[in-house]
Amino acid sequence: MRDLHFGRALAAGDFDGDGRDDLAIGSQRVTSRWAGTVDLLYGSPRGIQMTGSRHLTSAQHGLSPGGLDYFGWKLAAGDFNGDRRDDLAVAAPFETVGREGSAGAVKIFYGSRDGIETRVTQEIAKDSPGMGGDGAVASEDLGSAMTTGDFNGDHRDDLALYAAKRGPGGDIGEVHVLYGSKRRLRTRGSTYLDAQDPRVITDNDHLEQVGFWGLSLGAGDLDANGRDDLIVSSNFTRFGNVFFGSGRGIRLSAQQQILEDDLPGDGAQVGSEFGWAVGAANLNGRGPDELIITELMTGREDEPCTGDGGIHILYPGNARNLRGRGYEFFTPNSPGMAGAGGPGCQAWGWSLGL
Ligand SMILES: [Ca+2]
Ligand SMILES: [Ca+2]
Ligand SMILES: [Ca+2]
Ligand SMILES: [Ca+2]
Repeated sequence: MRDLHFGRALAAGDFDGDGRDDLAIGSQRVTSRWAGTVDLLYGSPRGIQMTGSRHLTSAQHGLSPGGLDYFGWKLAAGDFNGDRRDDLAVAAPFETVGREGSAGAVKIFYGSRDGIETRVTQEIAKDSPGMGGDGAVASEDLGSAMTTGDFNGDHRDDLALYAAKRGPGGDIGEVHVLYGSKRRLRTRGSTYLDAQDPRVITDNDHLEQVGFWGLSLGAGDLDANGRDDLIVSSNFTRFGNVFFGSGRGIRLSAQQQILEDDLPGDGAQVGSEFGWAVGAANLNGRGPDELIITELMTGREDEPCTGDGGIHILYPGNARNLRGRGYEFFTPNSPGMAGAGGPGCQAWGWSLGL
């Protein structure tokens, strides 16, 4: 199987609700026009097992027949209908929608007592009712980034989806937030975040730098109000946004922007790829989650590529001060780090598992 990019994407969730996490593995077959597959392996008392595994293919379980859809390019797990079984979002960002090539679509598979259900599924595209933006548009690659979180605190997970939003100068970026409900994810009532909306990026100096905004997505409760907050960035922007969750979900009015230049970090930087990966985790086991932002390279202006990547960790005080309880910056060469002193330019921080 030399043509198979096995394990390109991963998601863990308890799809059959037996209290043990199960694993979804997304792969692409290079020689079959990147038609994808998703393998489902279920947890057992002895760990992950092959017995009862499922193999979802683009042809059988995708959105339309034929290849070049990148089915399974990204995966996200969450309990969208609140039945205590995790559900699986499978992105096919190169899917043709109507006549729009690579408009992208996401297929939702729901968990059941027997694991992921394939008979009743849900398809989400930009022409679904209630989705913001301009409908399905070619080359927008909906779903090329996804994250899940409970942004409105109703104990059902919600799904944030990136689409490229084509502009005159290239891909600008937009994010759709779909909320869970008793039955399924709802496209009606979704929140639309558009990088070109002046309320989204209020710092005028950064308006020119909104390329691929939303290609990095993360979620966590950064103000400890019981609702997840949405972290949006990209490696082209040198800034990120945090949108705080509320009883009404994600609102444009409750947000903070994080500028790379405002963080102590490592000072002057060259091509730092700030925001390559973002996420949140409760690292100290108390209070709000910590905000984690990686950059791939950190180097001095006169010596590009002296660095190896770095991780910014912000300890939020409250919604107004994301660094209220502290700030740390690590590189692979930070004192005490195992493996310090390795070669430069190693793109440390390429991905985060949270
Ligand atoms: Ca399970
Ligand atoms: Ca569920
Ligand atoms: Ca929710
Ligand atoms: Ca929150």
